[in-house]
Amino acid sequence: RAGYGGVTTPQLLTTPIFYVNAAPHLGHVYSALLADVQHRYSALCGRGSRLSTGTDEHGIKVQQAAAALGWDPLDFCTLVSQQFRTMFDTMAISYTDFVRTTDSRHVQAVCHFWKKLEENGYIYKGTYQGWYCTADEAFLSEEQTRESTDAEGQKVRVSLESGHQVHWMSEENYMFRLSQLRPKLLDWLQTEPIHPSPFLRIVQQWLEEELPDLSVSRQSNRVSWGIPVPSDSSHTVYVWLDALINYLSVAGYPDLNFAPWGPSTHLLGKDILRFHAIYWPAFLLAADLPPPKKLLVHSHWICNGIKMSKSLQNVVDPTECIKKYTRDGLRYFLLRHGSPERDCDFTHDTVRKLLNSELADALGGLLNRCTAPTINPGQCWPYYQCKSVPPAARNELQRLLATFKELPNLVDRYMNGFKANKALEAIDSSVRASNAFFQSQTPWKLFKGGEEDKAWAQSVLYITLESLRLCATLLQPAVPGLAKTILDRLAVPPIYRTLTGNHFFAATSGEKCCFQGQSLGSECGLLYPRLKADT
Ligand code: ME8
Repeated sequence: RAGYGGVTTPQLLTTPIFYVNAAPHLGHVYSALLADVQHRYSALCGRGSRLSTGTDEHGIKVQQAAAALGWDPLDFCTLVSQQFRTMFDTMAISYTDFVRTTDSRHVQAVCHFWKKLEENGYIYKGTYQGWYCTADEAFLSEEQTRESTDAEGQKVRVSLESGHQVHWMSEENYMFRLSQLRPKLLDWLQTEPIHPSPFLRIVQQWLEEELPDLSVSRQSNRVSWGIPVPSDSSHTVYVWLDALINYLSVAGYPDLNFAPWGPSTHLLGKDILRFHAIYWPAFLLAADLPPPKKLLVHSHWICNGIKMSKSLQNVVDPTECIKKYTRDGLRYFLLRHGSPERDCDFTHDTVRKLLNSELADALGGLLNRCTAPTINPGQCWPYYQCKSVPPAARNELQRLLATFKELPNLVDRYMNGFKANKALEAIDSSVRASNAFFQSQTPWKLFKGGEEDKAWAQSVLYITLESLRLCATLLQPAVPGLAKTILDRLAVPPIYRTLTGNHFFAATSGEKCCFQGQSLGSECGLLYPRLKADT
């Protein structure tokens, strides 16, 4: 077990747990995918990590969605939770744990945590009066709301941040002494745990003001679908307190002797920043537990300027996208075009253009160049001969080798900085550099020349195959299927598909390269067929 018997605790990386009030959409897939690519990259570098995901199943939204269908809430949750699991399996999300908030281990964790907060004096009974946004399951101050008109022209109040309608609420609740934790939260922010930095600044601004105490229960006659407050079943635990504790229940809480809490990294969308950057560390600190190590925050996919969301009915269906673009096509697009720092519009035209340019033409072209039987009739890794480099090609070769020498470091910096989009951009540039080198050296002509030309043509082919091996190795976290196709075609043995102790371009510096003279794998056809305009 983690942290037990001298075994290093694997890093715990989490996705948000997803509301089951409707089926998964592209935004959810993006959240899970960003976590997946980080998790797969850690494995590629030889670092163990755990990736947990799951479903958030309690609360009024789910209660209402089940009631609207006349379903038993748990049956409804089981059905939709399974849809998320299936979607994540289809998208090759490599989660190691899946939490449901209706799991008994989770319910036990919530009850234990609640008692701890009570014991530590952080819970008291009070009256909550204010605005409540059911769509966001959030309590809002007057300043966080504004007037608006609904579809029928009625005057309503909505949340400033999400635009969802809010209702006035006044009831006796259990309150959490959030106000007392502001100094400790400010200390935690000093460790700069929130990335990218614009989100850290937002939280710093929020904390410039006093924090009001937070209502952490709802009366059971209003919200019955949830976990009863341990000492008072006339109240239900607030769904966000319940949901956030999933990160602890997956780590084995309350049995933390076996799985110590942390260092944990939570990945989340910017709409749920307040819950993760204020409430969650405050809850942990109040329960004598360390706050999260890192929060990785991402922006949204939008449609015509509006956030894609099920309540706005403007969602893109991932299943349709997989049919059109394949799983790896969709993964590549979301990771390459999406950016944690800014919202991105999803249009089929953009997807088609990007995938045609980068997967079909550039990457597929590079594979074809060095493996097509016309250029590589022996279907093998040729020998690299250092002496064969013609003087006119030396500078270009040096530049190319420098690009590829730097590429793993660049990708590492981007991945550690939560910038998978930049990492993919760097790989794409290197693919293009390798294609350009191949084109300018014209090996297909050199093969028809004398011995020296032929030797250089072999070396050009070797360099192209080796650059493709490095790109495919680095692409594994983003597009595991396509990367495998390439590495299989190049017949790269498993130990040479990782980044640990792998000597890329060894032969060009006179070292032994174990692939030289080896046969390629069997033909794989087109790597990524070009998409037509109407797809
Ligand atoms: O908030 N673009 O669940 P959720 C990108 N249950 N990401 C999006 C998106 C979009 N258009 N729409 C949603 C919840 N997401 C809570 C979490 S965690 C203890 C509890 C992302 O199903 C969103 O930002 O509404 C969030 O990260 C995730 O999907 C889950 O959203």
